[in-house]
Amino acid sequence: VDRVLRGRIDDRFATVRLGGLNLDAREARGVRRVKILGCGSAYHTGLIGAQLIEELARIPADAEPASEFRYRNPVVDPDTLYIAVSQSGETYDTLAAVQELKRKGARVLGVVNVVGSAIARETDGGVYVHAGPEVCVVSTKCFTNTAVAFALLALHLGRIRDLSVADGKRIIAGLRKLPEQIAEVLRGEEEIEKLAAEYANAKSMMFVGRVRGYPVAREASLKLKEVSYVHAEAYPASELKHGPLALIEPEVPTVAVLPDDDLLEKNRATLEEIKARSGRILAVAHQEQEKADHTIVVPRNEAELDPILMGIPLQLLAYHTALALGRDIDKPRNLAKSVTV
Ligand code: F1P
Repeated sequence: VDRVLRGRIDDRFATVRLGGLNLDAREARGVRRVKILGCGSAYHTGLIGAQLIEELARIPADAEPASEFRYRNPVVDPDTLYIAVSQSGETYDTLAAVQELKRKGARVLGVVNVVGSAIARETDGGVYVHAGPEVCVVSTKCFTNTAVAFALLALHLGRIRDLSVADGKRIIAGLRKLPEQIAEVLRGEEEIEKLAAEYANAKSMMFVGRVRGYPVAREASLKLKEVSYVHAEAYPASELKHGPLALIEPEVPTVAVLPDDDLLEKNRATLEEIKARSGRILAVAHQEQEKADHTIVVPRNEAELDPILMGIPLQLLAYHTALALGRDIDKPRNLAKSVTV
């Protein structure tokens, strides 16, 4: 469990391949929009995937919880490529969304971990992320691997559309650096353990991030809820001033995910707004944040890959918070391995 929760991507990372995609060049060129569906952590990787596809393939893309999509009689568009994401491949809401799409004649790919699972069988093709079994209930290493799979898929779509050949080399070099950088993040575990002990008694935790930081903030907040049962909320950082700032007080610390140097001024303003309300701040960034009470410093890679690296210390934060609070992290309450109803 210890190993699994560390979200480690070891040499299996190299086995994420696009061989089963079943999408030829002509079809790929015809894609006008990408819509990604999944639940929980799978939805969050979908948010990362949508950003990567917009950035690297310049195709408009978005993600939506499958559990919502399936109930709203969605308009199905033949030029949209639908992608269902699932660790277990058995999540009923995601499967139902796939079936609804297929009924309406859509082409649906899967990004799935468990080989031969229901969603893998139901989709027209896709990518196995080969993260190995998620021994515990929560998705951790699968989250990381799925984000890597989306980086490769985005590059592939971009390359077919002749957009990102130069970007491709840069991103592939970045992906190759990831295992060593992840090992570096994991070497900081002791520090994260101390931070977890310090923040474990929070009344509630806020998680904020902008653009690439936002899916990470959402996922970190979900991980904390799932294993430690600490109440947590996640917002896009710029949404704070549209209401949620009212919640900030010393007992409600904020975890700020700050990948982007080009948003430095904006990020600084967010931290100031929180400080003005006496909120404590734990930042995850590439350099020490002077306005934060603590910073977890994460190594630099290609900016597009930041969500992959920045998720990992926050998985560890959830893990150590759960331990500090005496939770049974092997069997989090009310959490099924796959939600099949
Ligand atoms: C989706 C999911 C997980 C969550 C829990 C319940 O699972 O929401 O993200 O951690 O296990 O199910 P999956 O479709 O990715 O298997």
